[in-house]
Amino acid sequence: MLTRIDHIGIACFDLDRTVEFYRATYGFEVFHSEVNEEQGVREAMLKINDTGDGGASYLQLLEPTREDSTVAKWLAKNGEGVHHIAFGTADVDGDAAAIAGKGVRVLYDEPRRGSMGSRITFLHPKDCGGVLTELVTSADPSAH
Ligand code: MC0
Repeated sequence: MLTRIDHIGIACFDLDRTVEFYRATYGFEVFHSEVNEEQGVREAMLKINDTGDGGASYLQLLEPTREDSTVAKWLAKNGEGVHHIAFGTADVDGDAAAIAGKGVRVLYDEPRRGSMGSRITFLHPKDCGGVLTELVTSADPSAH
């Protein structure tokens, strides 16, 4: 069951500049940052609020680390902006299988590593009304 908006992914050319915009404009601070080489991104997670399932909602600011990454490709075509939304679940495997059964393409056979040790998969944007959609199970077992 999907129980929260885990994060909204925002693609940018310059992570440090974008982090500073969110800090100066809204007062949001970086909760966590990391490089995910598999995904080809450097990212900053800005925690917005805790959620009723024990988890939290974040803004995820994404800067590509290489030209062949999905985010670099998307930025070249669209410029900066909202890249994807992510729903949180206690069971990414079960929810991905259930959603696949409804005819939506799930992009990974097995969930991969996401931010903060989470397990993630993606749904094809062409099957989701043009919205790249991610499913996330947090590494924190209390977050559900
Ligand atoms: C591509 N398309 C999108 C889109 N990316 N539509 C909406 N939102 C997006 N973000 C559209 C394109 O405009 C194109 O439509 C069509 O999908 C095919 O895209 P493509 O660029 O030609 O290339 P593909 O097919 O090679 O790749 C698209 C695909 C890929 C969605 C399969 O981007 C992918 O695997 N994404 C999942 C991984 C990802 O995005 N990782 C970065 C975040 P037209 O109409 O022009 O044909 S990593 C992350 O978020 C992690 C760290 C985390 O949360 O913890």
